[in-house]
Amino acid sequence: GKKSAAPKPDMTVKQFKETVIKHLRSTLGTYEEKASKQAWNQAIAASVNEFIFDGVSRTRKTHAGKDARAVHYLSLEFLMGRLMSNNLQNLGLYELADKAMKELGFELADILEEEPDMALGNGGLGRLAACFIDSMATLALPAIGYGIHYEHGLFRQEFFKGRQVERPDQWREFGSPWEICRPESEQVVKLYGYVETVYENGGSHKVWHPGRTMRAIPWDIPIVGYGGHNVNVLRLWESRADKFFDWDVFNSGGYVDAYTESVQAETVSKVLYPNDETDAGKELRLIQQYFFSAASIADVMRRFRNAHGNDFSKFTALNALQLNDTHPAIAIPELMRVLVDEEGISWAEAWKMTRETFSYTNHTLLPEALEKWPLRMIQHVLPRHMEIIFEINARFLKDEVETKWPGNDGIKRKLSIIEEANGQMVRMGNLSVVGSHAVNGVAQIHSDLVKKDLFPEMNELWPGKFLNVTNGITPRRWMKACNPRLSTLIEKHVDADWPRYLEKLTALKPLADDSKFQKEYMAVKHANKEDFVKVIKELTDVDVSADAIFDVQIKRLHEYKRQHLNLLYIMALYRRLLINPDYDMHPRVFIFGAKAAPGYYLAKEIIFAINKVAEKVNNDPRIKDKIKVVFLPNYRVSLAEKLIPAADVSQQISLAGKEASGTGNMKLALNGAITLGTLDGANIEIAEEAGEENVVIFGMDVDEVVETREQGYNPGHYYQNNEELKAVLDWLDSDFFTPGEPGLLSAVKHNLVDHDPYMVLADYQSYSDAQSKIDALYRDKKAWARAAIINTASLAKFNSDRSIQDYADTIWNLKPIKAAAK
Ligand code: 26V
Repeated sequence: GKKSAAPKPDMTVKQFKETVIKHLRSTLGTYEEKASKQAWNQAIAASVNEFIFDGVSRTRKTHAGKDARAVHYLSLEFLMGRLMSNNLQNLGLYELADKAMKELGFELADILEEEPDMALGNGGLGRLAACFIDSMATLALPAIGYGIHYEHGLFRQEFFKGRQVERPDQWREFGSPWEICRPESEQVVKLYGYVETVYENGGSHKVWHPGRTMRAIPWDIPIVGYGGHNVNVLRLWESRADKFFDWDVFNSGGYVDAYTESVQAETVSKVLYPNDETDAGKELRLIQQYFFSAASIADVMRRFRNAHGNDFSKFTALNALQLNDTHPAIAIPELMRVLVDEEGISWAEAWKMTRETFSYTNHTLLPEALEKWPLRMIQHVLPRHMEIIFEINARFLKDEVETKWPGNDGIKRKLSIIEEANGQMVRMGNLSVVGSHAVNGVAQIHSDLVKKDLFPEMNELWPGKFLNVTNGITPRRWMKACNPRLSTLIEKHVDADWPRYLEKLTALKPLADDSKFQKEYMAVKHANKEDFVKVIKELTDVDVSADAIFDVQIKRLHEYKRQHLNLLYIMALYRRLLINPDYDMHPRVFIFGAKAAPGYYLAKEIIFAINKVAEKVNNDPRIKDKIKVVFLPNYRVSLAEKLIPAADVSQQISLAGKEASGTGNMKLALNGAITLGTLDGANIEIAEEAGEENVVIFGMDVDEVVETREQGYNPGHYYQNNEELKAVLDWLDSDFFTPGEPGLLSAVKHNLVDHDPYMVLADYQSYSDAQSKIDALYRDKKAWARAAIINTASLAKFNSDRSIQDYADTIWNLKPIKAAAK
């Protein structure tokens, strides 16, 4: 049966056209002859919203009537990208809209380009949150995402003479049709001030007198589940000045001074911090974390009190709170504060409730990314929370650590939430583990390392608390919507509900050896590449051929991800061609997409080096277009959606043990790119699912990395003993790629030869050999097609619906509630 999970909405093309035109006139205030593409885009969005708002209401009513247990997903980042195409797909309206717009004289795809990306995230962690809320809605789980309504998302990247320049992101410049402001649900958030101990009736309690208050205004973004039954919401908080705060200043002639206060309050939700992996310890960032955590907890409490008054016996049965990394960890002492100080619940009871409610996902082992806040800063900004953290810590050390390891101060020092070295610091990871009933990593190897290396004693203390939930991606966005050609081909052979049940793609496995299907599959890839050739031309002015291998590395720029390993190999290939113009290789296009944190010096030097090498290679007639290198500016979700369907090779080349999971690896493999990767993160599980013969693995594994480091890693050894490696590194010191300016690329060389913290040189030869395997495999057309098809057919495990089902079963104990039909 070719049953479809998406209901066909009871609307005709003609009716859809009429609705769009109605909105063009009455919502946008324009008309057909005059309307810009942007106005058409907004009119379509308004039409789609007629379905969506109905879904929001149906879902809410269903939950309200049921006293439903719900999960609250707390994340500082939701990297949503564009919403229109996904909403149309999930509502089953895409084809209808496509036809309607054709009849009106437009290509829907063109109009979709008018929508700015919602770039409210940095990279993997933020995009994961976006895939997860799609899956929560699709699985009909009562769930709400909480985050910040940043005025400016991640910076727009431009290149100036090969160097990254950051420009402000303006996603809401003209308003977003997808958000609904809910002023009636505003919350007040307190900051600063002091704590008073009030003694009465023989006991005492604490009163926090804040030095400042501000308002948190919620904006709701509807999240449409696939099939359109349930529509959940993503609630993003915007900061505003407290209405009455400086009334006195205002009235006494301080009209302008009063605005200074409001500017400060409104700064809180102004801009997304663009660093991933390094923690700068800035007060504004701490305030962002507290601001949205406190507003979200207050929202949960309001909803609970509306249903149950001050009877908290059902609180843990009805609420799960998930921490997306430690960024919202301050929500733990915040819930304690509300339960103890505001609700008058005993510490012991409140702590039990808190621990049963929270769970924490770890996304990185990199020491520089593990959040620590100066104790003085927390004391200043959140005096009551600092007291609560001290109390949590004292009880933890006395009741749990001392009981398990009596008299062992070394272990106490290690497990303490307070770090006593170099000025006291609050360890948010320790706080999160202590305050949660479950802690998970994001791929099997990563979860093993969280237990073994990051929190070994915590794991001994609470066996069973540490779990694995391997990441996933939504196949709706990352196949059905972004790769219509492959989706159409797939649908000729498998049930139409494959975007919901991705394991149905296993039906493609027998076709992997069918030469007709191989040709069709590779024709789809070629057509996608032809489309992307135009994108490359538009963005970089470089001409590339769709017959070349499209070799893709797309991810944040970081040393541990080793974009410079890729660069060294490109230089080596180039050198081989200069030495021997007949060097035998299939033409290749190396495609990069990456933003560097604005303050990350070496990452920016690597971008510069790639751009300079690209300039030289792309314009050298001697190599006859065998190699092209393009660094696409402003890599983002909407660009990924165009590139991933066109990729042949997926570079996943992090040093083993450093990439927690990766999710781009899943998107690329699902779309038929062959993984060239290390045994790191989810690469290992991709190799297990697709079969080791259908991926190309290279480099040291985690054990070998540890061994190499223990023996005293010496990068100079590899530099001295590998002729090709030495030659390309020395090249970076010359002025070959920067004519007249020798030394401009030296920082990259010297970092590698003298330090090489991520062992690029140790893995170089193995990587180069693996690249040769890729070349040979590609030239065996049938073998390549077979491997690509098997990848597409084998990736069901990486459906984010599976990840979310795992969370629901093992951590949240959450059951679906399907919203009632109209
Ligand atoms: C850390 C910081 C530090 C303070 C400043 C702002 C900021 C923003 C983000 C981060 C966390 C970065 C951690 C992260 O993104 N990890 C990635 O998570 C993905 C989803 O689980 C996973 O696939 C990637 O392997 C992992 O690097």
